[in-house]
Amino acid sequence: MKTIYFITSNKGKFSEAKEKLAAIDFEVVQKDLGYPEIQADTLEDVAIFGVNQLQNRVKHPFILEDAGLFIDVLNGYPGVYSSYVYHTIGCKGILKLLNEIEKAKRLAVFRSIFAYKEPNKKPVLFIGECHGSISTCEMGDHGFGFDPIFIPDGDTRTFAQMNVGEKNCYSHRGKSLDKLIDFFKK
Ligand code: ITT
Repeated sequence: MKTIYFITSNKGKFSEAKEKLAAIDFEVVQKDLGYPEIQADTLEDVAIFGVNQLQNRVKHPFILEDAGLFIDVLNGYPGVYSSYVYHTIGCKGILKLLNEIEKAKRLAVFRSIFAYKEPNKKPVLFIGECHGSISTCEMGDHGFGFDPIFIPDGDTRTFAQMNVGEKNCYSHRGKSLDKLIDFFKK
């Protein structure tokens, strides 16, 4: 069994990665090292900045992830500000912003960028997206962050009404991790 570090403060992300990578016999170890995140225009830039901050501190293969929720009628907000927005206005604040918006126009996409870094090698990025819509109220108590208000295309439940395995089948993170798994298999 191979061991890989996942540098994250987020237990939900960690559980989802652990579930996916167990399938290829990888053990994922969470390391909450508290690296700085820049305010950049893209998730890719945030992820690369994170790798640069950590590469001299972590002498073991590691992954880190930057993710965000992009809402169509809000021109992609909260996007790269998702973490800050979640911790300030939260799901309730997003529902308020969309109060007047009819169901068909509540489209959104979750994006995930994983960076994989081995000592003395360049980082490799893996991107995943999940299209869906914002519900009209919070539903479910699994998961984390905006899970109670996001319904992926192809289902009627929010992510928070799914278990980890079900969410991984649809989610942005499940898809970026699939690409990471393909990379490890090669
Ligand atoms: P890290 O330590 O890994 O950075 P974080 O929670 O700060 O953990 P991000 O910087 O990637 O993670 O912030 C993205 C925010 O977007 C996160 O705090 C959630 O509020 C939200 N988010 C990202 N992925 C999500 C998911 O799968 N379900 C619900 N909300 C999600």
